[in-house]
Amino acid sequence: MSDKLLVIGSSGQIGTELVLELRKIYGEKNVIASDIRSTSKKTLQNGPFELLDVMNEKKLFQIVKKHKITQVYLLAALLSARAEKNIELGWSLNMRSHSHVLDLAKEGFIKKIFWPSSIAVFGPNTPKKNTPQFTIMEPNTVYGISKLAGERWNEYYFNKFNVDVRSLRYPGLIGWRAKAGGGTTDYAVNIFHDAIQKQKYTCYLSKNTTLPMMYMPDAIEATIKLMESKSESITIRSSYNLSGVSFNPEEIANEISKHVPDFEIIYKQDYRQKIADSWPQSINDSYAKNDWNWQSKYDLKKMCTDMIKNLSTQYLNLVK
Ligand code: AKB
Repeated sequence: MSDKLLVIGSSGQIGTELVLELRKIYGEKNVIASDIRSTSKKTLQNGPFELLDVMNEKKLFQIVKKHKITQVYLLAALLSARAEKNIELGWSLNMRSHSHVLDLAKEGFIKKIFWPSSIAVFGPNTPKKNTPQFTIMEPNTVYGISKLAGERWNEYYFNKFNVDVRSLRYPGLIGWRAKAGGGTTDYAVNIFHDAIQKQKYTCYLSKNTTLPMMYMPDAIEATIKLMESKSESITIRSSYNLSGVSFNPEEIANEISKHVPDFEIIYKQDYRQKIADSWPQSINDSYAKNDWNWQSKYDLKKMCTDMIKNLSTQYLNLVK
């Protein structure tokens, strides 16, 4: 029997791109997209879609049974900045959705889970540079606390119930197909939109705030590579460190200026600065490299060139 995949949170930043790639591999009808909002995105209209609020355990179970789902990619979450503004929803959505899906696997209804963690699991006492896989982890945001708790549940469910759950600690993700929503690293996506449309961007982080980031094609490749690896090669069941490229707002603005010569950036910090200051600047992902041959492909220059090319075409097509 071929695998049937359910992507929960398919209209979000990662989901939009992941569904496209998974459908290329598994076939359109074998990848069920699902989200709390009905989709207007063309990319998601090429295959099955289910309306799903992941807090509704009964509906989730019905969908899993109806489509004979074997793998779940659980992408629905409240990210760092939004969760700080809605603490209770951040905690309950991030935790309950995760335990619903882990329990489906424990009870034998699904075989494999992908659950994203984040660099937000680290905190102000974590070494900032080349942050190791195993280190001090004292997150001080609701999102970070929920992700760290989730990582512990992953390992627990694997050890105790043999649940095949796999996870990556995503850095800030940058892509052109979907907007970012509710994260602290969103500036690195918004800056491209504003550079192309207005040649000006007001940044809510200071110019020297260096953070770990990754271009979306790298993130999608890492996710699929991890999910397709043999179970024996996965030595970390909590969540893998994953590294792409590190930069600060000034560095990305300089790179964008090479494509948009009149581009101007101004800085006006807000509450997200404190969140960013608690996170690492760069990540050591040697376990991912050794266990399943991970290697990122995009540096800052290559990413900016590709982002601007694709985003400019997208805006041109919108006005046509
Ligand atoms: C956020 O900024 O909250 C996310 C993340 C780093 O997990 N992009």
